[in-house]
Amino acid sequence: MTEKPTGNHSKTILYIIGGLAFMAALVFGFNSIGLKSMVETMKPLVEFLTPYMAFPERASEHSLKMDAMMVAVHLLMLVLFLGWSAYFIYVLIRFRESKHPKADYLGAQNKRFTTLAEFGVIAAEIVLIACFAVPLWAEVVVAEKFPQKSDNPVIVRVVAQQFGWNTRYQGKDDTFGKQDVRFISPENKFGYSPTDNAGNDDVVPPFNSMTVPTGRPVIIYLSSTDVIHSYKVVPLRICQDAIPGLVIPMHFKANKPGNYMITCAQLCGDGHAKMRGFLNVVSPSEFDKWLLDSAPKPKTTNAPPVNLE
Ligand SMILES: [Cu+2]
Repeated sequence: MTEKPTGNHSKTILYIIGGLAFMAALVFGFNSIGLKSMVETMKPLVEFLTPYMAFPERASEHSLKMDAMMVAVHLLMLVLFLGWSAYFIYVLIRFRESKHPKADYLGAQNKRFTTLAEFGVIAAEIVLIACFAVPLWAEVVVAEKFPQKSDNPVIVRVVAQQFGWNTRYQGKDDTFGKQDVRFISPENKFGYSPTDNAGNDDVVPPFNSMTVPTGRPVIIYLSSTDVIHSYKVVPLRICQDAIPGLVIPMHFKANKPGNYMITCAQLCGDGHAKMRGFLNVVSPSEFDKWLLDSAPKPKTTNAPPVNLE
């Protein structure tokens, strides 16, 4: 009767448990530091690498976090590239034909180094996903992280069409007019009810233009009238698909005034390349003035007075 090699099994199980505990401790450690302070620590490095990595300018609060993650991912890739390249060159020299004319069919027996290296890479990748990517993603999409009413957000409705962007702001009453799909027409892309007075003071900027203030959160409710488009402003590091039949919210806080291009990031038809708008980021006081100046003027009639006699 042969004995079962139980010793090896329990050793493997111990390694797995040890590995998992190590990863959990690593993730817990990094998460307790927090995304914000990790990004703050990396800030000088990100700024130093910005020209070398050709990062576009940063114009929103979360853009530094995204660039910090890009730097972290690229640093890991650099370490992997240098490490594996060095190992490759070492193997080429160490096992060259002149010293080893006959191939060894068993190959390397000691795999401790490569196994350790593999687990190191896995640990680094888990930290990147669990401590950078997921918390950053959560900040953007989780409902609790959306700006609340007390944060005084600017609310904008954006409807994409082939090929451009329609935008609409709440007027003085802080309420949009009622919408219904039955009212959608080439002149009424948002489908606003002509009989609902709440929409009378809504601000409708010219086609393909949008204005937001710095320092105040902006919530965009994004939709499309025809095909799938994607609202993308590179300096703000925002990109969201606009899907017909769905209204998708997104939020950001701009922190640098400027005129930034809104591009469509989904191939949406033959005019896709020309589908661009402009997002004007201005100071809060300039924004208030712009909103006031853009408000619809009370309707005046040019009809001649009716003679009632
Ligand atoms: Cu498009």
